Amino acid sequence: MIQVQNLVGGKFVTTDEVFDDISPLDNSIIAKIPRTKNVDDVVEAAINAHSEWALLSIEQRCEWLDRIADSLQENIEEVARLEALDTGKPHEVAMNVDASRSVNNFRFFADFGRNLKSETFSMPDATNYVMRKPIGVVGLISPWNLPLYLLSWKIAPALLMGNCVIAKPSEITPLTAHFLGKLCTEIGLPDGVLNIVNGYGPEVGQAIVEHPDIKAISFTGGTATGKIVAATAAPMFKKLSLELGGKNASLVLDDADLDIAVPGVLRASFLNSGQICLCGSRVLVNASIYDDFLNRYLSELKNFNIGPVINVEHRNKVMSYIELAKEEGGEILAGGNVIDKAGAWIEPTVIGGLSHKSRTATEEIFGPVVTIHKFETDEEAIEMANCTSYGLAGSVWSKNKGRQVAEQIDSGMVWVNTWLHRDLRVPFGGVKDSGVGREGGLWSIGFFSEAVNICVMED
Ligand code: TXE
Repeated sequence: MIQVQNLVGGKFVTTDEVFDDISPLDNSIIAKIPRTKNVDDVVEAAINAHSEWALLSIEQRCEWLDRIADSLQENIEEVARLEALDTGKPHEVAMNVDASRSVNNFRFFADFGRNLKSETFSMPDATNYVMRKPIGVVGLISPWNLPLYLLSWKIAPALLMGNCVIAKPSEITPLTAHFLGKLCTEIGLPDGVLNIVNGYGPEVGQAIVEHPDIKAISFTGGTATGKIVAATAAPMFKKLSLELGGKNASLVLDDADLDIAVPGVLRASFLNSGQICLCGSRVLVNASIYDDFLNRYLSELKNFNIGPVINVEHRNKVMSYIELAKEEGGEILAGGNVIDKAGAWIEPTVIGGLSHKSRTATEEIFGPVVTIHKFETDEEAIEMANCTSYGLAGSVWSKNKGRQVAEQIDSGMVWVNTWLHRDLRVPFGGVKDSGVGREGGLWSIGFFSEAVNICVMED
């Protein structure tokens, strides 16, 4: 049994009250988690550490990020093992998606920091120097689907820019954040620079968002929670980055190369059991190739290996959408059932025959459930892609028209003939109900710092 602890000012501590971390593979208890409700101590520890951390040069902080990356890399097997244990995902996904990207997040921002150019703007009689000052103490809140991947995506640029961090992993998947905390203390990261607190979102998460000395909040999670976070933080004028839900479309146009599109769309549909905010849960296919596409898609689905969903509660939510789809007139083309064993298993499910405006096709399900729809023209496909309240991501599969169609989709990111092909320099984030703000490369640098202009008059 793992005892998860909070990391506060370099010390591991717990709370009187703890709760269970349950395995989605078989419902066994795998860890005990502190139920933190108050963050005053941890904010004080972060404030105490801040002045020294902020005084380091950016090169020195880049060295720290590299040391964290080295340490994670040396322990990558353990990172993948813990992530697979906590989330139930197959080991190869935990290794190739979660663990390796967590290392890359630190490595990428170390390299990026070394190559940051200082900005100046010359006037005929003066020069403007742009300084990027640390914000101070920042709160980072992350979900359960890609636990360390998403948390390290925030921690690395926050530390790089000279902030001290209070990180809160999801209460459903705290193991890898705890492990990261251990590694950081082993390598001697100064006390209080990275703090980790555990507990329920409405308790410790809310306390972080409410605390007046935490000056910025970067949050990834559900849209409903994002609204609460925004309502709490906005009147305090905190900097706010919200990465929320999605209901992304994969558009398969009449000139798609099906040898690429079928496996690509399948991966976008079901990677991580469909529990990635970027997953393509609506598959839109041109009528002229629909039957061919569907036959190949359903046939390749039989060989696609997925794990359970995150827990039984979430499984029940996903199953309720499959029932709703039937009520809405949908036809189950594959799957549709709970897998009868301990844990939170659902068959990968494909549903046809629904209106693209149905609830099943427009609400975020966040599981291994995809609706498939037919369209006649590219204009119709674009209209269908844009008809939800979300606007996070999407993909277009086409030999000749991909970019042109991609530009008309109201989403923060669109891939053409690929999916989840990530360059960490590019802006990441959504429009509409999918969030506010962008992270990645210069956008993360901008979010985790205060840009200040010094205008010097020439003699
Ligand atoms: O998210 P929550 P959950 C979506 C998906 C999923 C739904 C709910 O639709 O079904 O969100 O998942 C913390 N103040 N996504 O319940 O509740 C919470 O402890 C501050 C999309 O996990 O939003 C956790 O650390 N924090 C998403 C984090 O917020 C609060 C990935 C996210 O939890 C809080 C996961 C509060 N009042 C789910 N309440 C994506 N876009 O990647 C909760 N939290």
